[in-house]
Amino acid sequence: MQRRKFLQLSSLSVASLSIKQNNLIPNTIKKPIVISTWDAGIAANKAAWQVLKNNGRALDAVEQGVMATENSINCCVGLGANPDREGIVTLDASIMDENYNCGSVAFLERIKHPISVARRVMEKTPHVMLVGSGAQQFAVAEGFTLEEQKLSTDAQKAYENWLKKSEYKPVINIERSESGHGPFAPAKLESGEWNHDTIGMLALDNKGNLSGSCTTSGQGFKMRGRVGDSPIIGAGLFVDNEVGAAVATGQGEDVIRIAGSHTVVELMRQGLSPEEACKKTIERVIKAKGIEKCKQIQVCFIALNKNGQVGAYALQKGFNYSVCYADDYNKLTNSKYIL
Ligand code: SD4
Repeated sequence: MQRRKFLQLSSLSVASLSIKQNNLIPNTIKKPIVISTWDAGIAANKAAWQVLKNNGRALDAVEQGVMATENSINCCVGLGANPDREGIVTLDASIMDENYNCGSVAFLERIKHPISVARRVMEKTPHVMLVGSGAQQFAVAEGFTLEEQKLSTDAQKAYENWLKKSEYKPVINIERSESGHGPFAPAKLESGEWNHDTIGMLALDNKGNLSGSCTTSGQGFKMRGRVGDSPIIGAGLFVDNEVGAAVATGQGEDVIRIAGSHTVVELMRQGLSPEEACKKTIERVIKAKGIEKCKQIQVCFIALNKNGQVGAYALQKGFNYSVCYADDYNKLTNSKYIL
């Protein structure tokens, strides 16, 4: 009796030890490392890597990384991106550090770096989220420049094109390899519309601390005032420094419904790898929405755990993500998908 009990106990502790070794306490931790969504992530990772390789903080890396994307007027996020259906660009962003500190802005106009305003909300106010004119007022008071309200040439063209039908239909943001543009099609569709409008980034620094950021113009030609998942902590972004971090892209409403990024992190806490956790969370999106309706949308997650393991999963084909952990390693990978 005693012996059987001893054997049961010791096999239990061996099992839990091996879970720990697989998922929580590996022999080698890959750090620093940065991962970000889509092909714009390559340039963003480069900026983040400059911070990480010089022993910088993950929080600074994820801010500076996505600022590079916000900076490029010819890209899918920031002021150069697609406007809402009234022709006005409105931006959402969020950031989270290793101590559950977080900040976000939503429905923000005429500010070039919403990610930095989100960081100021986190660091300089007792709040997590500021929106609309209040967020803009705060940004200006913090010294951010109010930019001219003017669409980029590409966005103007895309908007005029959209106005012809004014259809309220989400575009499935897929890097359309089948469109003949090679393995990774440009982010812009032939109509001039951007194929996706968000960059999410996660980093683990040399000290072993995690942080994450997300910035977006939201869905192109959205209803005025619409806010997606990206500035919602727990939906578009979540970081738990004990476990890991996750960020989402795709149809924001369906990410919010299942508290997507938080779900990914909690699944990693239960011992799942980043990829398994992203996959299970996509399965939950399908469960919540039904498979038929899911065919009309795209949802994608990337995740990074405390050991520097990365993973991703998407609902549909066409999602890719960029991983960088050395001067000469910054690569785009096609995500696995369910449908
Ligand atoms: C949103 N999740 O506003 C964002 C859109 C997105 O690539 O990720 N586009 O719903």
